[in-house]
Amino acid sequence: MNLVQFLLGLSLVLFASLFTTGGPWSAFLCLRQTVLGQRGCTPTGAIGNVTLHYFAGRGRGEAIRLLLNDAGISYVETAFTKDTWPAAKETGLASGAYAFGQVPVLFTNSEQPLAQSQAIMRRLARASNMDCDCSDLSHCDAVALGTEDLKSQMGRVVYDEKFTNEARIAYLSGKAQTWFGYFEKLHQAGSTPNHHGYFGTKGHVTWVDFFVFDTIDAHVALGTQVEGADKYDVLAPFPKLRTFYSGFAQRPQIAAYLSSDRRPKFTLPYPPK
Ligand SMILES: N[C@@H](CCC(=O)N[C@@H](CS)C(=O)NCC(=O)O)C(=O)O
Repeated sequence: MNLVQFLLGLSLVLFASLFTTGGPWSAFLCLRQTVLGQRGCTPTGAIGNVTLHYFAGRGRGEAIRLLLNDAGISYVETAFTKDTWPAAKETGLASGAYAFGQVPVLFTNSEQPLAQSQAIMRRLARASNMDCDCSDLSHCDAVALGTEDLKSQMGRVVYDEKFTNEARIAYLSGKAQTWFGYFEKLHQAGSTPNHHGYFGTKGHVTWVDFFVFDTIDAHVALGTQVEGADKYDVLAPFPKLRTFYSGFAQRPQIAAYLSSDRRPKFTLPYPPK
């Protein structure tokens, strides 16, 4: 083996070992974060001409609206009702825009219409510096899917016309409290007083924080609808969640959105019995 072959072999080994240990990638991410201030795993360019196809209520559209507002991305909405939805669904399915015949679906100037709320949130986060860091991707997915699980349990209570006021209290003081306990533990330590987040990546707000905020907010709103309790305080045993919730609500764009008339009202499909 001559010197050239030796040096070539050595560089190949070094190159391969840097890649398998994540060396150059980590170094690149670190550089990008330090020099360009870009966080997240795979940031993409800005998006524009956003239309959110969803119903007129909060539901699965609300975390998306919160992120859009926070990121300063302007958007319009379809605000479907039970009367306008059937025709829209037919059109969306026929054109291929509604991959699963459901909404939310996000229309932008740059890509095919995008279905699935979690995919939409990740897409928006990549365009607005709110994606999770590479090391946290799986954790972020798990937390976001956890919020989906909790909201579906809440959905079963809210959308069951047979559920009584007592059943709602039982849910809020039972299963919801158990799950809030899980989220209380998932809140990342080391936050500063005006942190506003960190269910995804420590030290910076990510799309996951919007899902957690929206999930807490939906339960707080349900608490206000329980008869006989002016305000059922679902956050009482959870100091970290309460701090997160109130801090996040004070992010300037979020605060402006929460108090605006653009925000759909929280409504119960069936009045409490
Ligand atoms: N996994 C989907 C679920 C979407 C979904 O269930 N959408 C409901 C509204 S929240 C819908 O479009 N319902 C009307 C229909 O299925 O015709 C997501 O997270 O986006």
